[in-house]
Amino acid sequence: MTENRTRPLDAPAPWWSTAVIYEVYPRSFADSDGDGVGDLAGIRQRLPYLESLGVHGIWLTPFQRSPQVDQGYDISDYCAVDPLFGTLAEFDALLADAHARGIHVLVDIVPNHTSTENELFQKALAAQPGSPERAMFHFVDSMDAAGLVPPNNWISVFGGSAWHRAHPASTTDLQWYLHLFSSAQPDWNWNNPAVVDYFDRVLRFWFDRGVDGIRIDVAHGLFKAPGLPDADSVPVVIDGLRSNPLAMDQEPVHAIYRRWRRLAQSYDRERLLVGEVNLEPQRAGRYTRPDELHQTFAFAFARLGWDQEAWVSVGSELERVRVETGADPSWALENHDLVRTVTRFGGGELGAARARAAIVALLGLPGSAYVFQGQELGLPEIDVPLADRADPMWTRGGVSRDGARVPLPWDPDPAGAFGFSPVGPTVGSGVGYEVGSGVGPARPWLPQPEGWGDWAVSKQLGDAASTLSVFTGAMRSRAELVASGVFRAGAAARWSGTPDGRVMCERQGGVTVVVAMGDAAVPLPPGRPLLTSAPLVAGLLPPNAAAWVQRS
Ligand code: TEU
Repeated sequence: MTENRTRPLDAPAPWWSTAVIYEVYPRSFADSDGDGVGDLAGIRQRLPYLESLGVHGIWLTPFQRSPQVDQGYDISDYCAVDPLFGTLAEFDALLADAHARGIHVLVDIVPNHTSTENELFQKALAAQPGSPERAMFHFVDSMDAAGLVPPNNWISVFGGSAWHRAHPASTTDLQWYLHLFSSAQPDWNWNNPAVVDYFDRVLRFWFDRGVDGIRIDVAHGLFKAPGLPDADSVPVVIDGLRSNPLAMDQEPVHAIYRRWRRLAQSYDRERLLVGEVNLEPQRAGRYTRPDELHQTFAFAFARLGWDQEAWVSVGSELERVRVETGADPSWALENHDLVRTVTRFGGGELGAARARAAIVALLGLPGSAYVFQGQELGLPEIDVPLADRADPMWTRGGVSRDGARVPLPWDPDPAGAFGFSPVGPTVGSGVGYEVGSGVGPARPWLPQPEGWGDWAVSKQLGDAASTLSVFTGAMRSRAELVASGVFRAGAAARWSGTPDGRVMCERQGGVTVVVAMGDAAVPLPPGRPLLTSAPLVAGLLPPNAAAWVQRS
């Protein structure tokens, strides 16, 4: 029986309904041991910073055991911490300290695929075709007797065929396994009840430890069209799983999320389920029906450029979906896969002003918001030198996501990788120097560009006009408006555009978010300006700025 336990009307809204959640990419956040790679202890040391931002939760991208082919999105043991990032005890300490500061913690669960190093996959490789071990994954015979033609024409999201021969040299075992991402990431066979049970145990493991929720990777994946038929056409440009409707958004996936919702509700504090559902709003909305996921990232919004018409049309569509599903949008503009907004919106000073406006707008919209580490600093996308690129999407498909993943600058001083790593001799495991060599920290796993210190946290703290100051100001105002009930869950939004280039979102409760996307300064709607991303000029909002106005 499907439970449909919606919230009674008088129940308090759950913590996440108006929350701002900060995505921590552990490799690049803070390196406590000087090996050039961020770690859990580094995050723990920087909790005061996260608290000072006023965020209600952090989402940690994968730190579980992994050979790191896809920077952790190839998990080989879902219930262990990779030594690169620390230990389970360090995770527990981070969780306890975060909770003590009122910060919730979400972990990333990757259920579409695992790592070839997962012991179950290793057992499957060693087992015979047709065995129960192989039935945990998609092992399928070659189309030809020589083992040269894969089972279908599907292309991997990272480029190249989505199939890899189990034993390329074998003349008797002609099976291939399916991998929608790199060949190091075999897809699970979700038609197999043993896979369903396996993930129940994974979820319980983290929920029992006290984590407050999970972010579900490729949540619209998991199931494939029955029989794995050929795709009608092979796309030239790969757009995530959207490029292959047969590999995503299959009906049975919803039963899994109903099951996970019941599991999340079985805890005294209900745990948050947020899905990475990279689909059009109407299809994505089906994942936040009342008995499924609590949230999905508003991907249609996350992918926007600086485009008035597109903002109004996507905002209006997300509002229609909110009315249909009853689930508030979860706004995002950046994550570890997307080009940083500063660069996407034009680069340089112009892009920086627009990115500041965009984050102010984002924090004013009704719903929850997700920000990616460094977005609060206005970091631009970095053109990482070819030799240093680490993304498997680069080697397989010629697209590099490394530019959004460069280790954070904490201090203007380049020593210790701008405060990312400790200064002086370290005991780290050292990717760049000998362990304990005393020469200082290893160089960061991705190089930081010259001048990176200009964006440093400690430098921006002292500058009232910095992106960080604008961000924290908006966070404070948001907290006050939430506390006074002006910003509340379930608020309606009315989006419109004006000929002078304004995007307006009038939220129920009396506040309007205005973004000036045209070339000229624009008047604000009648009322009291609560906040702007740039100073008003003669009472007008300058181009490439945003404001919140309390309507009169
Ligand atoms: O991303 C899902 C996904 O489809 C991405 O490949 C996306 O299409 C691409 O980055 C272009 O923007 C998730 C993770 O966020 C990503 O980091 C992983 O590489 C991927 O899953 C595989 O686990």
